[in-house]
Amino acid sequence: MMTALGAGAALGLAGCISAPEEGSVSANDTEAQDEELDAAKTTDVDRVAADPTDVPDPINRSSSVEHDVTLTTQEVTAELEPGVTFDFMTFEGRVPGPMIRVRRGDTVNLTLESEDANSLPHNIDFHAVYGPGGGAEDTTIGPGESATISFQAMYPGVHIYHCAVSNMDQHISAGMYGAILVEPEDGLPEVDRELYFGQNEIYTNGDAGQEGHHKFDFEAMKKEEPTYVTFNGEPHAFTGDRYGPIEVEQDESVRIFLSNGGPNLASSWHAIGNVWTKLYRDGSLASEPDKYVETCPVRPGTVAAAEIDTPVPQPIKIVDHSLTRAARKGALGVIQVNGEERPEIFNPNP
Ligand SMILES: [Cu+2]
Repeated sequence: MMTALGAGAALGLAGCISAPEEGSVSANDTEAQDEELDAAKTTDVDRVAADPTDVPDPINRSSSVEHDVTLTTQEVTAELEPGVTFDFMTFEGRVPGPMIRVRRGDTVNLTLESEDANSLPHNIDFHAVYGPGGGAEDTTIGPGESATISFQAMYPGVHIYHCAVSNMDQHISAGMYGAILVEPEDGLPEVDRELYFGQNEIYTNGDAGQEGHHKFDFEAMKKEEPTYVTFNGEPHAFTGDRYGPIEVEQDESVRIFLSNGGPNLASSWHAIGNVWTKLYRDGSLASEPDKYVETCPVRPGTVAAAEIDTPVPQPIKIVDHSLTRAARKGALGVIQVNGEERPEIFNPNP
């Protein structure tokens, strides 16, 4: 059995808090709020936003293996931001769910479990699977149940997985999606660092930043008018306002995966002050990447992979360039490049 998952659900906050970022925009606003909310609930977990550095190691082998992978569905109450609670639905208590990393031709024995404390049915649909519902039909389980399927990863690429019960749009919006990376036989080009984010929009009966318990709002979802658009399930999670930027070193090559759960909005994925040096559109790792792309559509149900270079120290702001989502709804995160100034490349005071 090979480990196809990353380090897992143990997410620490230590060391990643930083001072509020200058010029950052808060999701809070002072507009009149039209609905009274219930008081904020007691939380089950401190944080649902997955650590973007939790990516399984690259694969370095030339033969196929079997992987035993277990994912547990967990319904948890957590804060969207301080004082704002929400009932999330997750794989492994985190958003997005863990990345599963295999090589083309590998077999995955996938067990889906549902915690006793859950209240709803769940299942899992892998876009990397030939089979009914991508596995969903045979993994539909109630609280306290489990189901196992086996599949061969026949085609390379980075693909989404998500819950696909009849209220699938609600379940994905509440956090039930992730990514499975099927490396080509020859692997991926080596990079210094890999990061993994998920984007989803959250529809609630409150306004962004309104304190209290936000209930899921089906009417808002039908109108596709989300309260929040997030990376990793929490607005502005990777900024000085929350868990701090993701730190990288100058001249590192960084590969970033973005799984867009949606359920409805296409992301206009952009790195402010940078460019996608290589872009694997729609996660097509068998194709040659595009070069130097500024903004890339990442549609719901897609995982994109892109690489950036980091020649100068800077905060790189990763955004959905539908910018109201970045400025007011949460779709902004920071990758902080640490290093020496290079005035020949960028000089703020020539
Ligand atoms: Cu579900």
